[in-house]
Amino acid sequence: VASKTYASRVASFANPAAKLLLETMERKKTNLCVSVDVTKKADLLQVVESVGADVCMVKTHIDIVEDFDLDLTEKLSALSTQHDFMIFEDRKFADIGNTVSLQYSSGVHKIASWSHITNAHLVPGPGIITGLAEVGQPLGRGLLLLAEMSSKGNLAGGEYGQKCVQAARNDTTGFTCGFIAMDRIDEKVALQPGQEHKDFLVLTPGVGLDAKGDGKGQQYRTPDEVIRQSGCDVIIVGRGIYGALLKDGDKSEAFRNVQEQAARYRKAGWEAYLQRTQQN
Ligand code: UP6
Repeated sequence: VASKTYASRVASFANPAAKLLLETMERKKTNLCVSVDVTKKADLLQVVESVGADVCMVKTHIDIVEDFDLDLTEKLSALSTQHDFMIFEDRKFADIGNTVSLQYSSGVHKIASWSHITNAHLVPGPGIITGLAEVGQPLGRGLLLLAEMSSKGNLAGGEYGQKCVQAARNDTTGFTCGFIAMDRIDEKVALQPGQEHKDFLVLTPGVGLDAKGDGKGQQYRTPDEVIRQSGCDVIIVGRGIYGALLKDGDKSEAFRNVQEQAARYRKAGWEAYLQRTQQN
């Protein structure tokens, strides 16, 4: 899979969100997803405005926004159409099927109504996929399983990661369309008897060009390590891009810096992809 172009993989997915992501990456020539972990609605929207042209996807943690209202998600959706990027709510669902159905569809945030892709831990077992699919599948949404994590000492990976790959393969609805993982985990797990090969997306956080960690367990690798050396599909970058906003100082200068960093990570991610697929 790693040697194939994004465009050539569109046909191997049934899931509409996965198809749209691959098409968007190829059309915009970017495999960058910006993680916008800011706590004010206005900042969130302005970061998204600043990076919109450079990304295939914007990742949110909607529950950290202090002044959240549904106007925010309406504006986010409008920006997603205007700048041609997808929205990934990094909700990391982790409960039984019935509960996650409710958390995904309802509550204050109504995640399924605006987020193209979301993710879940497999700790509760495959019922979590069934519960989320019941809500998301009719809306054309997609699910990523957290097969591996970027943080030091995490308990995913190993046999747990392999079980995530098996659960994704066994999801015949096609709602599960990929993984949060640190490498091409889907290719490292042997097919079980009767299983057919399926393509999956691999989205990878823990990406930074200037730091190796954050002192709180996060571990950073470069876009080249993630895309070219590890064969992942999308780089997820947070503080490496919006970090200037966390410092005191002139806000408009900080937003200019956010835009510059997005362009820098976009270039690094795309060059690594071109090299991996031998297009340059
Ligand atoms: N994230 C990780 N590692 C994981 C899964 N998710 O860092 O294994 C998420 C974090 C954060 C973003 O919740 O939103 O990716 C990384 O942000 P950063 O680039 O600022 O470290």
